[in-house]
Amino acid sequence: VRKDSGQGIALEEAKPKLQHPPMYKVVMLNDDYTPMDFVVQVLQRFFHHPREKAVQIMLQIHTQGRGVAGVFPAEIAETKTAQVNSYARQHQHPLLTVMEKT
Ligand code: TYC
Repeated sequence: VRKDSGQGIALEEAKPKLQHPPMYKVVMLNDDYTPMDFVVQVLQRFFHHPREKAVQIMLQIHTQGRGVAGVFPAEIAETKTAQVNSYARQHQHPLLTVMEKT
């Protein structure tokens, strides 16, 4: 049987290789100055968490030093990270978000 392996027609059977994109955590870091309510609003606005979940994540960051806002493919994680850091700077808050390979 001639089968398309995804890299051209192979003469032998090939196992289908489904590629999962590498995923990245968008990690939010604690600081002493960003207001709690601003962090909650960021988690709702940029990560679409319901308010209760956003409060839970914010408190995790506040007590543990860091927390995961979400997990996304590289390009989306980069966009979210840049958007959140830019938004925080526009509002003159030091809130910092970084991405980290899962
Ligand atoms: N620690 C901040 C405060 O006490 C609140 C805060 C939470 C800041 C989470 C940043 O990612 C953060 N106002």
